[in-house]
Amino acid sequence: MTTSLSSLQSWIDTIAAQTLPDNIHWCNGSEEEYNLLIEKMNNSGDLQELNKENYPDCYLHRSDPSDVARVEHLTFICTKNKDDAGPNNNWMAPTEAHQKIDRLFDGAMKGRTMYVIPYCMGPIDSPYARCGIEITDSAYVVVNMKLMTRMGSLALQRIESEGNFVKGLHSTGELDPEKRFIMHFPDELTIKSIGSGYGGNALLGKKCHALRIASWQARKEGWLAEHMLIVGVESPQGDTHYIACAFPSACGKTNLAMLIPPNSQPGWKIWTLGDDIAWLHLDEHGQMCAINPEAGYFGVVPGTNAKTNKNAFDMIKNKTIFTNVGLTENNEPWWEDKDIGKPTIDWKGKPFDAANSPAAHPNSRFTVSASNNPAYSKLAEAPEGVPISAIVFGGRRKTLAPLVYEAKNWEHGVLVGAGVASETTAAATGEVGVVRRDPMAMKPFCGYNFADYWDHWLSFSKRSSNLPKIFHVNWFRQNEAGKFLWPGFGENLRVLRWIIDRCENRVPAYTTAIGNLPNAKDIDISDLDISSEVLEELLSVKNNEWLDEINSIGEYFKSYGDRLPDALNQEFIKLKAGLT
Ligand code: OXD
Ligand code: MN
Repeated sequence: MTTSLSSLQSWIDTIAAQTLPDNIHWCNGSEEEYNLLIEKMNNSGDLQELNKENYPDCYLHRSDPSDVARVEHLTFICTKNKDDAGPNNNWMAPTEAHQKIDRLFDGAMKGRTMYVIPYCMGPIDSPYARCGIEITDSAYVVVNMKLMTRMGSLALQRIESEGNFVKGLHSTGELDPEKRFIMHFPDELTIKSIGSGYGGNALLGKKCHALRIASWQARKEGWLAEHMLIVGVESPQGDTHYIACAFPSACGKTNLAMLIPPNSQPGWKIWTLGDDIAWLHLDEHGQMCAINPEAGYFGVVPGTNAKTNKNAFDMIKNKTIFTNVGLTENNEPWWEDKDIGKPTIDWKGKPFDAANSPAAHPNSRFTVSASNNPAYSKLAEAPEGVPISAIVFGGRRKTLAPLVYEAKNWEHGVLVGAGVASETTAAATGEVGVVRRDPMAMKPFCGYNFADYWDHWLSFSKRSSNLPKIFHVNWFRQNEAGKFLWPGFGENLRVLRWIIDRCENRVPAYTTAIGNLPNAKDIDISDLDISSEVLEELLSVKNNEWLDEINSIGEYFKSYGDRLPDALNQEFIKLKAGLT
């Protein structure tokens, strides 16, 4: 297979001349191709087939132990002006960045196959979808891209008719952390990534394209590329509201997107549109609509069980690639809190010893096609997307943030999003459990200066009077003994119901300095082991604690200098005044 698009062909020729692969394989995205690559990796030991009976078509991949998460300190945004990347990003000048990384690509594919992966982010016939080509020397990347994107011939046809595409070049290189870089050149719609095979660093359609490059394109073209799940909540009466939620990595986006209503909420249904990324557009009536650019899930495995996320637990029992989980005696995958079976081998392939290491790496992952999800919404394939009623921000906070509150208006909502902070998780290398500012859950993913990004968010209220309402949730509030106050998981539906009631103007709320909160009686806690005191605690706002928080947000905003939008600063001043 080759291409009629000369700009594509000449890029492939140039990269082949530089990286010197033994072969070039154009991926057509077929099942046969997937099966052949799986077989090849199974023979080479890159994959290990799991118990055929209980986990048919499932494989384990063990990555290099130094290559298990996103590497934010090695991820760069390469714009001509440093200020365009902003204090939220690592920056390198494009010429220097190309030089530095190109040297590492010289001859990098010798003895290897170069795969050319045409892919489409979003339904193939959606005007909102965007295409790219990833060149990689990793068959593991190809099979993951097959599960995660619309990949192959149809994407290539679209690229050839549109004539443009995002260029992604990836090589696992030597897997040497000293020779690892993930670089983005937004002006050139180009990504170059070397030295890592880990999902977020290597599956370039995901974080690199669908968030960092897309956020840049979105600003130019008037839309938003966000780190959000999209979920449809269907009431017993049959009406469905679509909600987009931005939570930092490993804070439960997949669980919320696949929530199973508890028995106490009869008649409610949940439909998954996406679990990680949303592209949001205004339609001709000013209605915000969302598509999920992805077609599969790259989810955190530990903690997944029949109670926390039964849909996910069931969907990863066939045609799934597991990365860095442990194994049981009978060759089934095992992870912490699986609640069934026992590990004998850990994620590094060594005999399991609880004193040494968990069985599964805390950031071990499953890759699976969205079509495996029993709750996958048919509208996930709709070219025009789904209408969004509410945008919800959230983070992992032991204290401070109440269970839920509503922003007073769009501008205030942008401040609520810009003020998101969360305890860090194993999804990125670095210390776990420290609170860091993570505006709109986009800290690792916004491809440009956050100040310009907030300005872009603010601009939507000039274009529509019909925008979604904005909320903030916190499922992670703890008491002094470190016990979670809210049960979370399926019970979060109770909070989504209040959010929907607010969108429909069905319930009043009480106004506090930080926003509108539920009256305790409007959060249904029937059948829950929660006292009214605990609910009061979950819904409490302590002005003195919030004053500290707002001061910390103020300090953070200072790093954006004059570029901080005035409208955001005004909201900040109003909020601070309300607290004093
Ligand atoms: C992810 C992440 O993999 O956010 O989705 O790290
Ligand atoms: Mn994510």
